[in-house]
Amino acid sequence: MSEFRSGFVAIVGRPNTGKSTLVNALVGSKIAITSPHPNTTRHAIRGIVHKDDFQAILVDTPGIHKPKTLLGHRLNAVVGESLDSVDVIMMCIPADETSGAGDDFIIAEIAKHPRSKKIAVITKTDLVSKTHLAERLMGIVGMAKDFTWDEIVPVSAAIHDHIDLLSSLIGGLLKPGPEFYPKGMISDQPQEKWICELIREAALRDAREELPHSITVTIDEMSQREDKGTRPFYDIHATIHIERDSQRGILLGHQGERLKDIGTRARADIERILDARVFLGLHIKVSKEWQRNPKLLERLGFGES
Ligand SMILES: Nc1nc2c(ncn2[C@@H]2O[C@H](COP(=O)(O)OP(=O)(O)OP(=O)(O)O)[C@@H](O)[C@H]2O)c(=O)[nH]1
Ligand SMILES: [Mg+2]
Repeated sequence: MSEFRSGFVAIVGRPNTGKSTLVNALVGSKIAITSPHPNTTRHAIRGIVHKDDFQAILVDTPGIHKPKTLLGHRLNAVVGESLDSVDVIMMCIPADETSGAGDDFIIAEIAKHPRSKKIAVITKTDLVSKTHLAERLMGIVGMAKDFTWDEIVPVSAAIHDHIDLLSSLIGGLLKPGPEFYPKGMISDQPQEKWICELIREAALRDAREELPHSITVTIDEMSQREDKGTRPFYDIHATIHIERDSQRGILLGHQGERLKDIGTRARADIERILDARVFLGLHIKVSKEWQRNPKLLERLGFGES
């Protein structure tokens, strides 16, 4: 039998290109939230793929774009740090869009890491015809400057097409190494962070315009009730931070209906992952311009690392 292989794989790309959806598909379980809004992912999240002959630690990163706020700068920095120490860089390029300055910028960034293997993943192939895909493929071959792609793989996470192929190609690019994480551990995300993310995902659903970018979530209190039931019972109080007073009404909805929906949806997700009953209290707080305020960014978990 060949030697066990392992290593770190960074997933990069423009916002909204399907990185987190792909990570979830490769891990085989939801470990990162996804949404149709750009810049859903804000922290580097590790998802672990366990196979008989290899372990791949996938690092899902925030979409790279031209930063407009301090938060934007911090997100790009997260990606830069993630690229420094990985064995494989996987760039997601959507089949249904064209590539321009955004992709060129990312390609120039990854070219600065000559030691890492590079995979171009063409995502969302279910959205285009075979002919279109073939043309896109040729274009992507030519996009690599100062390096050649080690692999180019078209996938659709939505219909699970070529996901297993991609997984084995990743395994093939890793070097002999140990199991870094125990079997069964699929993410390094602390439980509280994951709960905040599930609340944010629920709040992002159906959100429009500027709201998605303005939302961040913190847990104020989480405790387990000392009741004798068969399933544990948690009380969780969380705050949804927004940037402006005018956003409060949007989040609340008519007679608070929208916030209630967010709570119901998030609670169901949290109960599933904790395998427990949950009381979820959601509060709204205006943290003025938190994305531009270094002190608030720090407090909300986006400090300089
Ligand atoms: N049709 C189709 N849609 C997809 C596929 N993969 C992802 N999507 C959709 O694309 C949108 C963005 O997906 P995400 O996985 O959140 O994208 P991301 O690259 O992680 O985005 P950021 O974290 O914002 O950078 C979501 O609405 C997904 O449902 C796919 O294979 N096919
Ligand atoms: Mg993402």
